[in-house]
Amino acid sequence: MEKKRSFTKGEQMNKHLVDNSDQKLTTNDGSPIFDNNNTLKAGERGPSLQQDHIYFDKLMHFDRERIPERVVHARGSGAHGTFEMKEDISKYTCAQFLQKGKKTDVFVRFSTVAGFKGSTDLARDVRGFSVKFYTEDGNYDLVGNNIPVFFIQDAMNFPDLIHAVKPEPNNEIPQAASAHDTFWDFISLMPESAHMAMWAMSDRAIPRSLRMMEGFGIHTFKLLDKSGKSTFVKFHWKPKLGVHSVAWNEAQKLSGFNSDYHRQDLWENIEKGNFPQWDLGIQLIPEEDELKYSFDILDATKFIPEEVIPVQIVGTMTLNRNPENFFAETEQVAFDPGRLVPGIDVSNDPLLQGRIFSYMDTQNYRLGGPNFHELPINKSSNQKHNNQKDGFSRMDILKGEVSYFPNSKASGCPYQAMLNGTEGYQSHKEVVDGAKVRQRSDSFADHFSQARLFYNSQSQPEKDHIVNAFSFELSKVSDSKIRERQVAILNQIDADLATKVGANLSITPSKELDEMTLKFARQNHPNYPLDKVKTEVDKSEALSMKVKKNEGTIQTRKVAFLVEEGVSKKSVEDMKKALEKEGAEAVLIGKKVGPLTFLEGGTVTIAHTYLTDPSVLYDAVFTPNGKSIELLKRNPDYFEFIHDAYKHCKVLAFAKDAESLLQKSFVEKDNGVILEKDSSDYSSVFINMMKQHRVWEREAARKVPS
Ligand code: HDE
Repeated sequence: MEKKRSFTKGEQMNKHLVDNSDQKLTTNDGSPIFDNNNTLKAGERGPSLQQDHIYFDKLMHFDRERIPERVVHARGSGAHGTFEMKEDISKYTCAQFLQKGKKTDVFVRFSTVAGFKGSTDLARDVRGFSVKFYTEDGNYDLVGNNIPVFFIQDAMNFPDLIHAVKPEPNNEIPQAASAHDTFWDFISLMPESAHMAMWAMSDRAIPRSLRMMEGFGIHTFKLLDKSGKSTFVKFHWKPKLGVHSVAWNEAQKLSGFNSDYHRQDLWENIEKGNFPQWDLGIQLIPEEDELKYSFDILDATKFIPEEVIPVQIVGTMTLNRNPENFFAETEQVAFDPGRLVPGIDVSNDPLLQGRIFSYMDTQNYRLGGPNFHELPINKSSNQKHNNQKDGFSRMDILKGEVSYFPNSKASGCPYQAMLNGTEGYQSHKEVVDGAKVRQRSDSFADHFSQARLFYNSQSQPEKDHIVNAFSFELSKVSDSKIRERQVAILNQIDADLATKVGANLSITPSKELDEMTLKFARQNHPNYPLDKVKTEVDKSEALSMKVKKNEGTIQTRKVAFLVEEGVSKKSVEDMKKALEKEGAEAVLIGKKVGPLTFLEGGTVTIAHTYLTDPSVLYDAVFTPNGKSIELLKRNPDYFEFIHDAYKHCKVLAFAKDAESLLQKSFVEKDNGVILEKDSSDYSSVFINMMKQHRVWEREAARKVPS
């Protein structure tokens, strides 16, 4: 029987859209409302009446508008899109949506982990990267993060990890931040978290944009071919715009100036048609190689270096449509790693196994019962057919008298696939044989080798940022024992790292792990520490975010043009044209909104000012020629703007007349300060430097903290 999708997801959802334009105001039951301003009273000045069903209808709904926020990943932003499979991997999987040429609708939700729903986008935190594929065989959810490893190895520790990182229970401080005692207390007692802590303290945890993050399925999953043969797989999302971060000082300022920075960036770029794209990559591990590596592929605190198993790019995802309604879509979307389709199965990773229960359970609670999969955003694009019925807020109307199986009264329908000679979901027929134990495998006992590999693979500025991040976080810890314990862990990873962090905390790193750390580690591995492991590689290029020479793009980057009355139109237009050719955007920033007159005559409307748009909202800065320069000289906001950009290692370009402004600033000439007088084609020099993302050397040379 040929399987056909009756709707694309978009068409299916459109059936639920409500458009209020040209419509009469009604109650929830459709009764027209005569007056929406006044409650029903006994006389103009009299008491309100018990029979005001219109007021009750309105307030009863309002009183129930909030649902529980997600216990983790509460703060999120979503978008619709399409996934297109470009390569043939039918040898490994029979998953329909992974067949070459298939296009599948997706909904993606990005999130931070620790903060509440209204918290800042710019927290130092892991980012969630969840993708719901509406496949012809039902929904497949790839619920991943922007970091390829996790803090813990077994699901049993998850509530403890989250309780430790969330605001402390007595005073609910701090919000969306890991820089506090309970988090580092937990981490310093759990050496298995050392590797992930390195990633969380790296610039990966402060992305420039959701569009510029990698995504990882983290766990090892299984692909299954038609015959049931299994191949282990790791999933990767690689952003076409590259992987980029902001500076920590910038992140802190962004949290104040625009705590919706990532959400707005995603929304605006989709509206502008700058559709973000990611390539889907896979690393395949033949079943027989399961035990071949220095790490256990079932251990979620480990990744597989790309030098050991290359990432094969197999498809591309494009996000091209914003949700119509945040609550109905982004809030109500229910992800679950247990939503699997034929051709994909889970491995025995104990973290993944534990997730299979938790997501379904939490959705039942959060979305008020077992019918959440009937909400438009969660509904599979193939119609579900089964005998499940009733429950709160049931929307499907099941026809007929039969809701059981087997039956004869409905000719056995809905029938099991096998009865019709076709295949439904098949689990991998793995042979399992073992005693029931609560125990951790010793193959999970190496906690520092990959943390070291990660550190060794970072560029110098990235290493410096990791030192700064640990120093910042641990300085905020009040208990000196916790600080010492964590520095002792860092010393197991890299002596230089521990010494530098220790120096900022007045701690001489201990050579040995703290007694308490050892005590907890020995609960899982009685002979801990076990022999040191030799990793397959000492360095992995893919772990660094450094832009390679002659690579990088400035597409969708925002460049601030600092202008005043009398700015040269030609100077503005020439640079704007050069930037737009490369896909970047020029934004004019003035002293006030409204018209501004060019040197050559004519006006332009200024929509952004120093009041609303600080430097942290932009990727680079340009000061054009014109009479405007004299006015800028007397404008302290101008200098604050370029100083901040300079401090955050951004590229600054100055047209000829504007160079005189440099004398009044602390900006010193370096590779990222581009002057018109130095090059006949200074816009190209500006663009090429911007492609490098930041001038990180500036930090070392100028001692500007970023
Ligand atoms: Fe989650 N996680 N998680 N998690 N997780 C949730 O489900 C959980 C883990 C991740 O955009 C919750 O719907 C357990 C790893 C993302 O809606 C909850 C364990 C990874 C999202 C839950 C983990 C993730 C969640 C809370 C340890 C990366 C946001 C609300 C076994 C691979 C999904 C919800 C969205 C959300 C449980 C560990 C990613 C409570 C028990 C590892 C991206 O079910």
